[in-house]
Parts: sequence; C-alpha cells; structure tokens
Amino acid sequence: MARERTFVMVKPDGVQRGLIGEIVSRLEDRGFTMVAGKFMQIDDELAREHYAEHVDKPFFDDLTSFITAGPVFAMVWEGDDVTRQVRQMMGATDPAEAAPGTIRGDFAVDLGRNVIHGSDNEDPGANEREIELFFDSSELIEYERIDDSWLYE
Ligand code: IDP
Ligand code: MG
Repeated sequence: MARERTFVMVKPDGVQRGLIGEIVSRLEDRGFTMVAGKFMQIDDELAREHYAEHVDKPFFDDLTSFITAGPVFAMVWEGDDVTRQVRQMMGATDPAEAAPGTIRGDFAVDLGRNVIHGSDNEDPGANEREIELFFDSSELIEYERIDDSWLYE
C-alpha cells in the first residue's frame, strides 16, 4: 500500500450541526494523519470549479448554493490507501443507502445534505487536483504521527 493524500471537507450542514470534531475524531482514531486544515467560506467560483464534473447535472445549482451557504472545514489527510478508506468511512453518497457506522449513515438522512466530501477514489488524480484547488503547497505540513510505527507493519 502506498502512502497518499486525500481531500476531505466537512460541508456547511456538518459545520452547522457541530460535526467537525466528530468527523476529525473518526479519521484521527482510525490512524490517519491530518496534514492541512482550514475553516473557510467557499465562493461561487470555487464551488463551480470543485464540482465541475457535475456542471451538466440538474442538481448543479442547488449543489453550488448549498456548498457556499455557510463555512466549511477543508482538510488534507494522509495514510496508506487513505482516499479509498475515507470513502468507505463516509458511506454511500445517498445517506439513505449509507451503512450504519459510516459517517453519512450515522449523521445524515438526505442526499443533498450529506455532511462530508471526500475525493473520489475511482477518479485517478481527483485527490491531488482537489488538494491543489483548496490549499497552497506551503499549507501542507510534513510530519509523522508518534504512533506511525505502531499503525503500520
Ligand atoms: P460524492 O459526494 O459521494 O462523491 P457525487 O456523485 O460526486 O457524490 O456528488 C457530489 C454531491 O452532489 C453529493 O455529495 C451530493 O451532495 C450531491 N448530489 C449527488 N447526486 C445528487 C442528486 O441526484 N440530487 C441532489 N444532489 C446530489
Ligand atoms: Mg464525488
């Protein structure tokens, strides 16, 4: 397994519902390393670029309105296979289909209010592209968790 980085974001509904700590906790407890974190407001331009793959979908305007409706907590997380593992921890896009125990399965009920974003592991390069879109390289902090040697064989 190769060490990699992924982009994760607590969406405006997650922030408003006080779930930043819970979501960060789950990723920390799992053993992943946060290498960047930023509390911020997304503007319309950034929203349209971040969700560019969905520009032709009927829900695009609702999606960009929602993601700009309040602050978000944007993060970069590092670990072996982290992009895929975070997607598993998030659960299915539609919370109604998300397994209990996943973030969406535990904290959300509606497709358009699913509390967390994570880079698509089936879209090669999506993680790097999203990290670059939200963070300057100087904001990514290189360090090792003290328990790294007990997390990986
Ligand atoms: P993902 O967030 O699990 O990667 P995507 O298919 O990339 O799912 O869709 C991005 C976001 O757009 C979803 O998280 C969800 O909030 C919203 N979305 C996706 N499909 C629909 C839909 O059919 N109706 C309304 N919103 C949708
Ligand atoms: Mg996606």
